Amino acid sequence: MKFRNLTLYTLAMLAMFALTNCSKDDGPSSGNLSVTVHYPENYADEFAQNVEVKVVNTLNGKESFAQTSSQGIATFLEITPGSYTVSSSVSLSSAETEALTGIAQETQLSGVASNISVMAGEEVAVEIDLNGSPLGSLLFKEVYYTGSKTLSGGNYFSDQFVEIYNNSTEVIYLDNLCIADVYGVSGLINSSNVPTEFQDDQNAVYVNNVWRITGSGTDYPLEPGSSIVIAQDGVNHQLEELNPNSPVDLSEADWETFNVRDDNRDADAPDVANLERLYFTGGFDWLITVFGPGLVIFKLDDFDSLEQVPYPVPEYADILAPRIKVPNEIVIDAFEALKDGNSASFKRVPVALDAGFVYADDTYTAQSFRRKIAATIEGRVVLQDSNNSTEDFEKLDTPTPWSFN
Ligand SMILES: [Ca+2]
Ligand SMILES: [Ca+2]
Repeated sequence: MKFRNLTLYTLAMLAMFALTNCSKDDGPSSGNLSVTVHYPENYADEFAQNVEVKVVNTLNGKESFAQTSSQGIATFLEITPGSYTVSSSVSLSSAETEALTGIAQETQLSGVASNISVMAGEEVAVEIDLNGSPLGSLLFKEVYYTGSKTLSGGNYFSDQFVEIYNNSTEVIYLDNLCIADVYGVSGLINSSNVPTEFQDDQNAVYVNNVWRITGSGTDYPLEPGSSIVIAQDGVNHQLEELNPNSPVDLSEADWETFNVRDDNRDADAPDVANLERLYFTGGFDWLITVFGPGLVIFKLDDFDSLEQVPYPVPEYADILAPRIKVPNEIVIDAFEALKDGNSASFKRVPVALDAGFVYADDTYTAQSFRRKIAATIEGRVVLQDSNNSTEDFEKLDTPTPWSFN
């Protein structure tokens, strides 16, 4: 019995020795994995530091975690050979997002790399690009509505323009973007003026005219930090025959509002694309009031889904065209200008969309209103957007289309 036990013991020892020895002879039994995590493009930092990276062995489901270094690299040493899924998800606070993008908004980022094969003895490097930027959005960058004086002291209003800016970190497609002016007077222009009859409804904007950028969905990309100018007329207003006193040359405008009429009162600048006229209740052109307009932009596939509301003054309801009700939920940005500082009671845009308003010194002053700069990230200007035109816009003595100077 004793002998047999000894033999079994020896055999077992020999077997263990053989096994250990055997695996040593075959070289390393594990590999290393390093994962570099990148922030989305247009962020202030390229590499995401102190974020968690997870690797999952696709065969047995085993998970491992590591934090990225100051160079954005997470390292996994001596992992079992096999196929892995590598992922990272990051929750940024509003302040963290603001530091990285200029946009104060909580953001969830994530990125994944699948089917990463790690063999024994291998050093594998993987790159992960995080996605999921803050919403940011299209904003009114500048509105020039006051018009200018001619050399002979006359009034010139054909040089109005509206500029729209991509304030996000991603490309935004302008296809189906609508722009509209809000119903209602801008203040006590004459003694019979009253605030808009729609003021009780703070959940929608009621508009007079709607223009749209056509397109199939991806025809008109607008890069982060870029803008478009929509002109009432896409011409050089400083020409001799127009108004040498006008502050703007809009012959390079991105779009213009061309109002097709039998009498050709609105000229079609051949080199400037025309917005689609979806709904129009105006006169010769898309003249936004020189006393101070309310404006909104929104996106819409189906214009007919918007409610048409009878003209709100009973004695004109049968004569004047209905107005269009635009629910607050679809409004991307709003701007409000009123006649003067005493015109607050004439506010047309719901407070939830724009809590304030701007006003010019007078009509035909060539003054323009431009949104303030909140930050500059990697050369990209980020505009201030607190949904309050009083706070967000500054009054300029002369317009600055496509520019901040
Ligand atoms: Ca026009
Ligand atoms: Ca044109």
